Amino acid sequence: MSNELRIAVLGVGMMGADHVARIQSRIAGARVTVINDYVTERAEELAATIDGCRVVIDPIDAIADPEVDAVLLATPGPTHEKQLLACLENAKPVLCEKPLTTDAATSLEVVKAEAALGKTLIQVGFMRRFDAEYVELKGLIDSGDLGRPLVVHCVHRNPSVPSHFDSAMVVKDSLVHEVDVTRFLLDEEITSVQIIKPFPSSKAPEGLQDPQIAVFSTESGRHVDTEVFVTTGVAYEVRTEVVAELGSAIIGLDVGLVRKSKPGTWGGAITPSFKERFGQAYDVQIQRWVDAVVRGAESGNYVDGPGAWDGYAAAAVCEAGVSSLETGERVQVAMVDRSSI
Ligand code: ISE
Repeated sequence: MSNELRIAVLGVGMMGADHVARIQSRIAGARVTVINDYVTERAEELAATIDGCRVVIDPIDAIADPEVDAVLLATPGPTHEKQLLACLENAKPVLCEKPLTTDAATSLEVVKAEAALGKTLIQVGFMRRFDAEYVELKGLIDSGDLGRPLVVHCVHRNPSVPSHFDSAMVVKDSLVHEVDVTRFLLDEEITSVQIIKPFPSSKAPEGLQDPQIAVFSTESGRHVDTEVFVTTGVAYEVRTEVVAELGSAIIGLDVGLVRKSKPGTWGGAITPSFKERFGQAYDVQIQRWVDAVVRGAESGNYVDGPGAWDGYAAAAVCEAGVSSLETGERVQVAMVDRSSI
């Protein structure tokens, strides 16, 4: 490995391009040496702005490239399985944007392939675990000061989503963050999911079930509910409230600067998208991943954050969610026992 970690970024759409900019400007000890995208011109344009960076047209060649120490996958979900397996074959540490893969069966194959290597190479980009407010809430729960958590209420609102977003994507692309937050905060698996379909917003595209209310039960019988509403037309709003035996705690109230001025109005600003709301979390996530990869050669653990198992668990819960979306019934989550891997 050279002095700086040499990263290949695969997929430079909105998220991947944002990660390239962050690595080049705010992350210490790393640089982008290879870019790949299925739109080659987009990759060429970005690579031209970075010293010592080139485009590799085939994603598997980009992963295997000798000038690449680690890989950041921001490619579409359906391509992840093949690309993750290539990272494992080449022993390249990888930070994979969610989803790990698009279904539980292939996610489990990835978990098993990594386990067979005896090295921890895969980190999944559930960035909320690195957000200061979520870290504080987790610390409060773990301190025991709130008592035992009983119920979690979540709100996940987006002003808009791309035109290809369908009702299942609301579960797999948006609600998936609440799946991970639940597992992170409560330290246990989700055992069942029910999706309730309220009257859809007239502003949602035809056929899109929006909003949706998701209800999770956990192993110990805790209740988690989430309102996911992805076409509010307002701003990006993510709130989590934990109700426990000795009190409750809430994050995501958007209480930055509050201005009072003419003509007698009162208020502040709400972030327009997840790029701003979780910008600091993405920075911390990537810096800690880079540091973990650099340390990894000694320990065999190249990850500091959620791993392949967390990606598999999320895929299994979302699969149950999509099935509940179709039937309206509560659906049990089918997961293998972790000790069997
Ligand atoms: C997007 O892919 C994200 O990951 C955002 O965090 C989420 O809020 C949004 O709904 C997803 O589409």
